[in-house]
Amino acid sequence: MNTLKLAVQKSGRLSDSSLKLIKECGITFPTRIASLKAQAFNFPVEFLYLRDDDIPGYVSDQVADVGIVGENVLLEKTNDLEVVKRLGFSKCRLSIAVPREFDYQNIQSLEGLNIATSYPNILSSFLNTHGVSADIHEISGSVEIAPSIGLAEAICDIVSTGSTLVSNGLTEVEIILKSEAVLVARPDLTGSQRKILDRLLFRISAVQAANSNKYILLNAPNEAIQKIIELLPGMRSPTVLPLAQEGWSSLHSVVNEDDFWEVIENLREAGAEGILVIPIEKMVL
Ligand code: PRT
Ligand code: ZN
Repeated sequence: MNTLKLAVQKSGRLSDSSLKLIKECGITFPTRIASLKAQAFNFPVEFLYLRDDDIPGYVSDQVADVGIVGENVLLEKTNDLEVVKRLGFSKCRLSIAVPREFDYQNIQSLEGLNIATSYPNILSSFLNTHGVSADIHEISGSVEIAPSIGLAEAICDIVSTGSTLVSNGLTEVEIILKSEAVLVARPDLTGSQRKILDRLLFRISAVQAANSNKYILLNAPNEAIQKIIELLPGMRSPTVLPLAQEGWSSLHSVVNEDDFWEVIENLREAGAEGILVIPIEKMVL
């Protein structure tokens, strides 16, 4: 069939960012998520709105072809899917935490403890790797309260800011994995599904590149141009245009968000003036 079925979280921490990314890829779809499915208006994708825990299984079972899910859920549920793109949102970590008063020395301190978690598979392989045996108590939610109600002596759960741990009197002692949203695919997609996926990946790459770069324009005296060109990595090399004022030029380039402030400081030192920084809508490399 010439449609790619894309599973996204129906409502939760992944949904808004997933749908925002799809929109930035120029794909339009019905805005009200009233049903389980929706067909995009202008791209051969059908959305399936699901609970995040069900996404890896539905993709494996061919109910969906690709899906957007947190790596934490992916690793807990299955390992037969291909991560085709890291998406950079819904970042968090899966950690082990113990009550503040617990005298934690190292991972061996977990030996023989009762640990509550919604991630029994990841936790058990982590403990095995470190030669620790502990009792894993699987619970589906509110894991952080388990120690205070006497259900467990430690927990293994998702941490983002850490404030939930603090408010439950817990301390993070081991980080098992760092997670972000990923686009996953079945390895056995048909040729036409692969083609649609490649088109989608091309658009996602353009959106990601645009979001992590800024367009920069500046003026500089001609004698400073060479120095400034060396400071501007750019996509190929900067555009240099003469200004109406003799002896001056305008330079245009692209700067990565990560080294943005450092580059600006260096440019000013090298003689750049009137620096303008503009967001990029899409960037095709
Ligand atoms: O209903 P459905 O099953 O679809 O959703 P859900 O309730 O199971 O998941 P949801 O929407 O809460 O999270 C979806 C995904 O977002 C997770 O699988 C993670 O990949 C990612 N994510 C990012 C998080 C968090 N940040 C997060 N902070 N998932 C959960 N939390 C919870 C965590 O469980 C803990 O209770 O937030 C609390 C900790 O937050 P801090 O900021 O206090 O540390
Ligand atoms: Zn869930």
